[in-house]
Amino acid sequence: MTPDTLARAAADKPTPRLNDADTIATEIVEKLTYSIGKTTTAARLHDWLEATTLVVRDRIIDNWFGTTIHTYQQQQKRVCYLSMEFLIGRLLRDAISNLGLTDPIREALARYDVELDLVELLEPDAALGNGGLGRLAACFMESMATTGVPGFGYGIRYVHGFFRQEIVDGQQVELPETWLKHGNPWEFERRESSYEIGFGGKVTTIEEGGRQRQVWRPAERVLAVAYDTPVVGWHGTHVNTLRLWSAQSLDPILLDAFNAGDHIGALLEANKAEAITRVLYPADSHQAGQELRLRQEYFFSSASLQDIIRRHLAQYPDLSNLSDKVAVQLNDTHPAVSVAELMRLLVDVHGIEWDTAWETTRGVFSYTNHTLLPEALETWPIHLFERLLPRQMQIIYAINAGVLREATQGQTFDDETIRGISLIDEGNGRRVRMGQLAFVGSHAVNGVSALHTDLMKVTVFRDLHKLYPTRIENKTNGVTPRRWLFESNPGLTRLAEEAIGRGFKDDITQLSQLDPFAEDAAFRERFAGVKRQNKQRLATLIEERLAISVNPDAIFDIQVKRIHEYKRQLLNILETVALYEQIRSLPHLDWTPRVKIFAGKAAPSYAQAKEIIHLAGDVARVINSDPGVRDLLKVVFIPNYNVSLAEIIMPAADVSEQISTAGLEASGTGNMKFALNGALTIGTLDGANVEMLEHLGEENIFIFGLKADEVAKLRAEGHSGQGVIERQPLLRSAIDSISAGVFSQDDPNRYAGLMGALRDRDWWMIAADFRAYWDTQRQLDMAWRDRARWDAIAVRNTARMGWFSSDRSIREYAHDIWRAGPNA
Ligand code: GPQ
Repeated sequence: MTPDTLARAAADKPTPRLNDADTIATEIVEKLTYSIGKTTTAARLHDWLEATTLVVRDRIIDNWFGTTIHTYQQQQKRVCYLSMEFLIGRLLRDAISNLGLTDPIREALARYDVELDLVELLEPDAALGNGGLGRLAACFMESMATTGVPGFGYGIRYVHGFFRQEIVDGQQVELPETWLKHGNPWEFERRESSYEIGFGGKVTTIEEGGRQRQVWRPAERVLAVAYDTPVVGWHGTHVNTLRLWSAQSLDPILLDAFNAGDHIGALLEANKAEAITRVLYPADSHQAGQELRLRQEYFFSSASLQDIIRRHLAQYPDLSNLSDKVAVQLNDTHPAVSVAELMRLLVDVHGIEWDTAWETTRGVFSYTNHTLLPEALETWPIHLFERLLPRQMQIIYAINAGVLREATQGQTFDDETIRGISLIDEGNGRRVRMGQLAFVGSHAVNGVSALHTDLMKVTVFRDLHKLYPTRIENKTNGVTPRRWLFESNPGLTRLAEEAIGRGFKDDITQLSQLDPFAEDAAFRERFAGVKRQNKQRLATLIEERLAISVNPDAIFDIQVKRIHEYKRQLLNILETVALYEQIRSLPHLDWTPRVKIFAGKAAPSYAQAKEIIHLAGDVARVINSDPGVRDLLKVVFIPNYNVSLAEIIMPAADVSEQISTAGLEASGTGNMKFALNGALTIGTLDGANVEMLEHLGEENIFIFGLKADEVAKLRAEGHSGQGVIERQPLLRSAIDSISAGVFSQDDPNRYAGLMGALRDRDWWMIAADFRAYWDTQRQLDMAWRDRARWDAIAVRNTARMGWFSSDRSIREYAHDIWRAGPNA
């Protein structure tokens, strides 16, 4: 933007629109008529969705330009959040609610006998992410808009997002997801913002005025085209941009080849280019090692950095103040190649000296680590990296030389420490370590919960932490209360408003004013009434989708998340089987009725995770059809867990299962959504559970099991499950039943491997933690029987979870790491 265009844009400022139902009804009908070409009588529900979206979008756009101009005029620092994943879900309800338009739009549509809730249901989920990491990025985008941080999300516009899960014969089947089938009214294609991205080729050294310069001539080039989606925060005044890149070929068709009769060959290049942004890798906490993945990473990193530099140079004379005006957050190591790419752009393209460029680079970047799992730490074979990105590889060697020089000067580190610092892993056939690259290229490195950050310093980044002892800091995750309370739980939101007024809607920590209401019997009853309604809604969904009837007066005990051994869905299933066997052998005891609900997707290549899904379904079938169990225990696996399903599940939980092996869940964010909605957590001292315990108080959370240091110790001692299992009849019997095929009579050996692993090394400490878990579940049973106590705990959970808002996380990032935002 030049000063001229800026002045014009400011003068063009749209007049504020009226937001009454009359005006909105008129506008919706206008959109229906002139944008969609339908009359109100011919319009299908989908047309109403589109028309409503366009009306809402107009109001967002008005503020979008305003935000852009303000950021420019005030010369504010921009925060760029680089992430392979943005797990957004639906946008319409979020936008309507943040703009305060829910009532007038509902009323406007009702005039045409159209129900807003049904319209909203038709919107496809934007599932451009796998799980927690991608959903965190989406919460952060919304919180940046809410807190007034000039934020730009940069990512990939996958044609196919996260796969759709069906369960066929008890097993997960992955089906392609097609969220763009009906177009996407939220996005704007920006053909003018496109950049060339190179791959392969050669690097040559040329002499220029006595100086050597490296010139990279890529063998392949593709075009990155921008698609922008406005992101609106609470109250709708500040609107940020999510810019997603789509890959296109420079030559859509090789006409020569086509004319020579090679019709398929003529399109090959275009197909190859477009393949880069075709699908999201379904890899969660696990490295996806294929070449296409590295292409994706470089593609969106390079496009984003070129865009950031272009924008900067449109406003400032040169790049010397880049790190004052731009902060780039690397969401995990997926965009870590950005460190080398920014150096290339600064040094090779913009002629900046290496040392100056390095200072700028470190000033710009910061990096968030999301896991300690060794199998998830990203590394790339040198030969692949070199072939695909030859210049970036040279730069990485040069960066490494500098870091190793620093490490060997001054302090005396032993060889092992030096090996740990190096960006190159020499041990496994020579690989580039992306974590090390991200770390050394950043001025700040953060973990996502206090425990995780502490562990980072003594595990993955032990050696780099010695070299740069002040670089690692903590930023505990949070979730946006707009989506995860106001929109998904309007009943609870209304109840809170009635009790403590509307202040908490602008400052979620004011939910703490609900605390004394835990002692108020009338309030507790209303709170429980809201929960009962939310459970009824979930029960109806389960009935409709699975033809299983569940009793809303039973405890809804829910574990929803990616299926992963470390998250220990298997521990939950074993406890379920043990409970089943106990109910059968002691039918006259006064059992507390439970519904065990599971949902989640397994990575397609993760055999054990898929077996766990299969087992959950097998166990559910046997238990649910056993008349001896009556209504005391039901087991449900809801297929195709996604954001929209989560919005129904979170408000309906009584018990939230957060039972990962201690030390392995970096933070968790589902744990926060459940507790905010008044569920009681049963969990290990892992991730953010530790901080939840601090905020909730130990009477209000059910903690059990080994602690992280105890897990490490047992593992080091070569723990095996066999001895524990022998000593615990409940566990032994459950394992024996599963092993004997009680739940898989068609294939009695189906779970031999899964059960064998428990007896053997019990790597995830399932056998080791079983007893403590069982006992804690029985404490929950007891608590349920004292409804006053239970409901009081539930109220206190909602009251005390305000700190876990992503607004708080974003303010901390803005203040400590980015030095950006309204108060910078
Ligand atoms: N997480 Cl490394 C993911 O969702 N995907 C990943 O690939 C990695 C981490 C999660 C992590 O498991 C959770 O504990 C965190 O709460 C979440 O990232 C956000 O930080």
